[in-house]
Amino acid sequence: MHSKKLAVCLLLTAALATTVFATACGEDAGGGKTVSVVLSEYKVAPSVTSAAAGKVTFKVSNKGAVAHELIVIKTDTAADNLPVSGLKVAEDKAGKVIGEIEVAKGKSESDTWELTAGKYVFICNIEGHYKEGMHAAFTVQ
Ligand SMILES: [Cu+2]
Repeated sequence: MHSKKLAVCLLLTAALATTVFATACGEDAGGGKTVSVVLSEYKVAPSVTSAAAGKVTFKVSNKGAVAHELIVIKTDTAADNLPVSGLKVAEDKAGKVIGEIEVAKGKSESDTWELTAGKYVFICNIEGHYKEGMHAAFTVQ
């Protein structure tokens, strides 16, 4: 009888330990950071201006009345001084494009990209939007 009680106890302890361990692992596996970005006419508003290098998840909400997009470009050029061609930023000349998320009005989209240390610029490159002010600087340490 005594040994049976002990066995049940050990089993419960093991189950509890597994739960705690799994929870801790889950948090570690999440690892990266989340950056929320709000798009509107005509702003790109990130929740933070920097993040640690590694996987960064972008949660982008379009609170405007028209479609917008978030384009992440790695560049040393100032956010308001990117090369322009016509009504758009010349993305290929602006720097290295890391990723792009298109967001319909009133919607939210997300994506995760691996970012290395350096300077970045977030823009919306729908015709005319960059010139209207849809850009923000971002740093990865
Ligand atoms: Cu836009």
